[in-house]
Amino acid sequence: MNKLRRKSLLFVLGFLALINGLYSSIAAPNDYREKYDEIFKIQLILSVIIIIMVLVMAIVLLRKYKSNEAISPKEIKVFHNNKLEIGWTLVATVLVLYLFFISLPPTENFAAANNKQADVTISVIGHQFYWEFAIEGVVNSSFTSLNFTTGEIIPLVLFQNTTYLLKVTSADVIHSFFVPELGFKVDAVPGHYNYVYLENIQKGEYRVTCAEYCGVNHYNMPGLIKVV
Ligand SMILES: [Cu+2]
Repeated sequence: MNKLRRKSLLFVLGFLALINGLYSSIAAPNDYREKYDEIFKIQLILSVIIIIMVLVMAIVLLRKYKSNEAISPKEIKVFHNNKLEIGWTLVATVLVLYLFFISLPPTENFAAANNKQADVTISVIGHQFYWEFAIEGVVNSSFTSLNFTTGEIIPLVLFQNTTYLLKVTSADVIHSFFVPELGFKVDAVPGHYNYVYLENIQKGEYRVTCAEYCGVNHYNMPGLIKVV
């Protein structure tokens, strides 16, 4: 049993070190992604701790069940335990409230994007099956994310030290403007605008994809954000 305990402990420590290494090696290119990663990391660690607790309890019980150790009548007669009931209700409530409160500031920040003043406003329009971008207030600035003759992806080029407000909508069905590496996903709904405020993105190329099933070519609705 002692050997098993030591092995389990090593396994847990190794796993946590692995998660930590994995995350510290990938730098988040912007604020949304950084906060999203932080919350994900906390949830992952909590989940791993809970999974290991449940597994250890199951193993201990199984071993006890399989062994020929006599079970005392006292152990059989436990049907209710107030301390346990209150304990796990409290712990679970505190954990859920904690996750709720750490998620609140980034969510509020994201939800209040339409109130923000940006240097440039860009309208993003979803189509079956490409994206259309246009700079507000600039005539003939509209272009599509896909060159229909060559199949080439045309990037939306942004400057690192400029702030942007994306006004996302759709021309046909519901799409979702998803940029995984930048940690945001916004529904593109016909007749309605959703907003994303962007600032301080590290230079690089970030793939855009559609995250709402919108028809046969949903899987291939490419786009690219290029920050220079
Ligand atoms: Cu789509």
